[in-house]
Amino acid sequence: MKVLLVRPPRMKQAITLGEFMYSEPIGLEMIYAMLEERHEVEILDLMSEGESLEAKLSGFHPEAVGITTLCIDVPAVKDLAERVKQVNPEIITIIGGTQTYLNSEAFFIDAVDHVMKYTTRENVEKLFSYLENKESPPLLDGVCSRSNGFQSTKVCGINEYIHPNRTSTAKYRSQYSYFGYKPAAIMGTAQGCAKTCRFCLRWRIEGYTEKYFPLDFVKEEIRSIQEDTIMVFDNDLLHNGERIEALCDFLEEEKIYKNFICYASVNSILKNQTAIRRFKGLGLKAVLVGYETFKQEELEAYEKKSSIEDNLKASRFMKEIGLDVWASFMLHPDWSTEDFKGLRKYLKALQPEISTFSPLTPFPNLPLYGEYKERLLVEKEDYESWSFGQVIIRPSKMSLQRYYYEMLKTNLYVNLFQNNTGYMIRKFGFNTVFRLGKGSIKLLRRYMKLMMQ
Ligand code: B12
Ligand code: SF4
Repeated sequence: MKVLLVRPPRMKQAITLGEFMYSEPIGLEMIYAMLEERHEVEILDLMSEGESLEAKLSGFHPEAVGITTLCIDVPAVKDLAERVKQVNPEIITIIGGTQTYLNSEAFFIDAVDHVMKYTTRENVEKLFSYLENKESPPLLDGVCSRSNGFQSTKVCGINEYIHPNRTSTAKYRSQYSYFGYKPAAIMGTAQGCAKTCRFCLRWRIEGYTEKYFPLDFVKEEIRSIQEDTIMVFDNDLLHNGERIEALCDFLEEEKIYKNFICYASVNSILKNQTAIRRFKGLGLKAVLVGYETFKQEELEAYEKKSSIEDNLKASRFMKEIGLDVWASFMLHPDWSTEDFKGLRKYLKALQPEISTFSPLTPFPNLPLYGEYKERLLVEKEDYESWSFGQVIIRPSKMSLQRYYYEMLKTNLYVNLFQNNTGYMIRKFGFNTVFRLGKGSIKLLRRYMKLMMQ
């Protein structure tokens, strides 16, 4: 069969970090790897500038089109499926990705034939064996097919991580970036997270313990990556000291020199200082750390497994070893002007190289959603607003406009007075800062628009 795999375009109006992080569609690269032996497969990455969907359909003539959905792109994905059917109603449409896992029902529409509740090599190969024979599939594990009333057997499962085929995105790869690092690849070495923070979806998707991929599997993937920078998207790569040491042994033995970027929890940073110091010497460049807040009681309510003092200790350690911190904070809807001031003061003490601020976002699958239901400013189905950038819960201590003003002020304070721009220029050079600067201006305009509304 001829199969086209599509990633939807960037969200032009939503508040996203799309201007700063734009990584490879690794889920589609895995589907490519699952299908390539039996089928003729191509990837169309609409986040990259270039071809249009219609041009590709008329040039390639696929019999099936698979579309990936990440998060807030639900309307864009549905629109793509509808456009496929308008070109040719015979083309089979299949949707998979994080959002089908969390909210399959959103895609149960006429233009969609199959929705993956979760994806494994087994269920994809089974589905395609029926499609290839032009048969409607019976009920399959994790596959919701329109011909079965969008029912499936076994709805709980975990997306299977296999080696992606990165040659499938060869023509786009020079564009993939992670903040200042370009080109950059992404990969995983484990799934799950034992920290189980209350506001977090990730352990709910992948499980509440770390499930490590075999080390040989991880090594094979690192060896195969051409890019100088690898962003490892494990929920907490620095969780296990022994495993970090084993990774370091491997990098040393095989003389692999790459830049590594990863997510890490404060808890793990404090626990595994010796191993992290070694990893820093072998390429670890930056860690994305969720400090979340400057208030101890909020950390407790979020069920974070670290304290305000731990955050400071971890930041001192990372300064000492010269490891960059890209910190994220959650802005609570009950904050007053004084609280925003408190955050700015705390930032001065933590001194992360980059900071991002997200208003508390109670995704519909979280217990927080029920708690804040009465104060929600947007509908559940208004997907593009759930971007971690927009205020979702009505602030209680000030007007919405004032709240956006405080957010902007904090952003400007960080960028202008905490020397983030200076750090970026030193680290990545003018061209990169110019690219990121253009992104910041676009984002600023979207914030201003929201504030005016
Ligand atoms: C890397 C990443 C990105 C990359 C995108 C990479 C990509 N895959 O295209 C970038 C930087 C662009 C990105 C952007 C955003 N992201 Co993001 N991202 C991630 C991250 C860290 C990993 C996702 C990933 O690639 N996983 C691995 C792959 C293999 O999994 P997968 O895509 O689900 O694919 C599997 C299956 O689903 C299946 N599959 C996928 N597609 C298809 C298609 C078909 C046809 C089939 C059959 C199967 C199939 O195949 C794979 C088999 O294992 C996750 C966190 C996490 N650890 O999950 C957050 C995450 C998905 N992002 C999140 C968010 C919020 C965003 C942004 C809104 C952030 C922002 N404000 O800008 C934007 C939204 C962009 C959008 N258009 O919607 C949230 C989503 C929350 C939610 N409710 O959905 C997550 C869960 C992180 C979090 N904070 O909790 N992100
Ligand atoms: S440490 Fe990070 S990934 Fe793990 S539960 Fe907390 S917020 Fe989620």
